[in-house]
Amino acid sequence: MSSIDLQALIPNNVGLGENRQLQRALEHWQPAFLNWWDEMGPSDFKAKDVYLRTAVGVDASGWASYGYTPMPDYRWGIFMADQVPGRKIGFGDHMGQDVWQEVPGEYRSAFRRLIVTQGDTEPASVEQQRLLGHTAPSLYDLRNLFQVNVEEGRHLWAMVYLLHAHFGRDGREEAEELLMRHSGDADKPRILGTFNEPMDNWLSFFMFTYFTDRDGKFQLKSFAESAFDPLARTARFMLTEEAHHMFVGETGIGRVIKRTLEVMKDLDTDNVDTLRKAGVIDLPTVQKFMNFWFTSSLDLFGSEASSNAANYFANGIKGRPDEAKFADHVELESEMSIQVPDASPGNIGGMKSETISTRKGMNEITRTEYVKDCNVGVTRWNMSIKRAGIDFELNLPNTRFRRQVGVWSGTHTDPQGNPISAAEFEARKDAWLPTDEDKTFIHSLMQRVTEPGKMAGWIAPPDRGINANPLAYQYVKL
Ligand code: BYC
Repeated sequence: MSSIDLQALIPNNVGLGENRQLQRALEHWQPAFLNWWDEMGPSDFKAKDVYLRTAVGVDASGWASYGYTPMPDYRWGIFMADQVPGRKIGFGDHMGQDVWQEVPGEYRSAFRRLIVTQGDTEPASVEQQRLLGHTAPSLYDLRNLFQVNVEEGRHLWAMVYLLHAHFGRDGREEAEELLMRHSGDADKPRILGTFNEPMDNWLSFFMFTYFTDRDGKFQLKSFAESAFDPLARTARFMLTEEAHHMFVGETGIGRVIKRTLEVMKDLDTDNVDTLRKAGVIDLPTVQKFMNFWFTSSLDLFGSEASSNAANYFANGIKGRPDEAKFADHVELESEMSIQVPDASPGNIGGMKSETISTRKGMNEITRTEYVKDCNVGVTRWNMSIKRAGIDFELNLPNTRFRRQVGVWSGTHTDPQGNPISAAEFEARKDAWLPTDEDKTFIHSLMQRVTEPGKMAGWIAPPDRGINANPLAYQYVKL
């Protein structure tokens, strides 16, 4: 196992102390990061002790330690999963060759772009969630928000390390830029669409951690297959932390639904106005927020047919998640079919199948796996609705619905994916996506609850506390 230096200014298991130049460069970036955290990170909770998990190693049995830390003192470290001796490239044209410890010159710009894109999402999400602490429904949730935030900060460190260690001056400049772009900024926005969406309420936060962090899971799984071993090892360890973020999303949405079901039963109603007056989030509104964040996250996989994706696969840069489970790891001649809009004369608004090379379809293959994974939670939530004896089902919309990237962007469909006219979409969209009125209502619920163990009225308590602590634990000392 790699040795871990926890006492260093930057805790790490990458032997930073043995490379003075790299260490100095990262120690130079550190104050810029802290400055960014101060300005763009969670507002107004700087001096507060938060019960946080800190990564202290990469050993599955004990990689984290828990304790009170004010967030600016969090030990943001650089960790990689242990090297797999003799690891070979598992897909693409270099299949079977030794993995690379350095980036081959010809793939340098592709790797840099991808690492920058990944890195950009991490601080972006912290910026999006900056104000949520003020309206947390409980101390338990407040702590989870901050846990997610500091870990996204650590994921930024992970990408910045790769940029500094393997991309020279270009990498250092990109690392600076990662702190210059900001979520939603008119002049210098974040790179990917979803990360510029405003997030000013906790229902959106839970949807984001369920749907958007899950894109993170799938992109990191693709990187975990990479021929560039330091990227693969970095991604593997990041996945360990990512699991908690999706847990926050899944249980968060589950708790919202649970509370709504309780009130529906108590009042014996599914009337939206009555439920809203009773202070809970009606299920159709849950569906609308789901429609929004799921479709936005679908766009993060890129175009259905992508020559970028084909090149990444061919060159060993980015594999499919869980590449080992596929039969053919080269996909040199194979083809697949995708659905595309068909605007041929007489068929306005129709669709047709198109055959593309499997290599070009890598984004679509990953998106399809992602949708299956998203459905696991939806099935679980639907079971709880059914158990409560309520006749309502949540459904993920079709992958053609409300797309802004890929072959379906610029077209209109209903949530089932049936092509419709722009006018029909306009006329019906309020039934499918959050309206201003829905958002105003959700806002009205966002009142802060700070007494240990107490919850806001719109969300049920979680089943258990954190790290075997009781629910009424003082997770944040306000
Ligand atoms: N918004 O061939 P195309 C996470 C760009 S989340 C804006 O269709 P490609 C996290 C694309 O960049 C995981 N632009 O797609 C979650 C390209 O630009 P250029 C983040 C978009 O290249 C929660 C052009 O459109 N990680 O970790 O095959 C909290 C045509 O591209 C979008 C990654 O994304 C969009 N939605 O694949 C915290 C992994 N989609 O080249 C963290 C790294 C596409 O024309 N990124 N474009 O300038 C990638 O692997 C790829 O860039 C993508 C796109 C999968 C995103």
